[in-house]
Amino acid sequence: MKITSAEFITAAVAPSGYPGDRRLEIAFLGRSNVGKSSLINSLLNRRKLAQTSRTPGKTRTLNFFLVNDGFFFVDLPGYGYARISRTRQAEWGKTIEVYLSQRALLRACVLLVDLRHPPSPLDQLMKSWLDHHHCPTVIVGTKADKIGVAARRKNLEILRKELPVNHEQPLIAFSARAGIGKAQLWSSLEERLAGTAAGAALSPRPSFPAPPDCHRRRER
Ligand SMILES: Nc1nc2c(ncn2[C@@H]2O[C@H](COP(=O)(O)OP(=O)(O)OP(=O)(O)O)[C@@H](O)[C@H]2O)c(=O)[nH]1
Ligand SMILES: [Mg+2]
Repeated sequence: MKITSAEFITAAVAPSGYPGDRRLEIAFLGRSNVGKSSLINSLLNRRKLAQTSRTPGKTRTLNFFLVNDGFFFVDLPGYGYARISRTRQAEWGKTIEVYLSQRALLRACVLLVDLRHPPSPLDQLMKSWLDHHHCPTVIVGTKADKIGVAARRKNLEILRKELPVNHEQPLIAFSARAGIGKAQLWSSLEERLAGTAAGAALSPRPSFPAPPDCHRRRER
């Protein structure tokens, strides 16, 4: 997709803070530090639009970015970051649950998993929740530049089996650093925005109940 404009619009923790217009949204979720903000910057050809950090837990609010004046990217706080208080984890968990369960404008969920490792129990839990509620999901294996081509292929198959990923769900190796997978991911997202993807939810998507309690448990 040709990016003509990309701007940060607002940060929110509750529905009262979400943008009030009716544009469709694509949400990016995954454990803390997996590369959500970096992926958003890469897709939008911007270096620092979404804030990134080596320290997990950088993104603490739902951050809405308006793309081409047509739709929103929503950068979600990462789950499974153990080094914060339980109260704070519960707050972030609630923020994500409420957004995912209530937002009818949500057209795709991009679930990011680190391609170097097998999926964690929290990744599997999040994936099963998205499936259970028929959220159109794209799976991205991040930091692909850190492993070789053969390992990428092998680890994608591990993700396919262990998350697991079904045949309607794109599974893409990605690197924000090297630009790997960018065109493939954009084309999946465009299909979902246009409603032409196999298994894409019909508009308006019904709201669905809260996801598992995955923010209150410790990651491995
Ligand atoms: N080598 C490599 N490093 C990456 C890539 N994507 C992200 N990183 C690094 O991983 C770290 C975390 O990236 P972020 O994009 O901030 O991760 P996040 O998922 O937004 O993290 P939270 O906001 O804490 O949930 C940073 O040090 C990035 O530079 C990638 O494709 N390749
Ligand atoms: Mg982030």
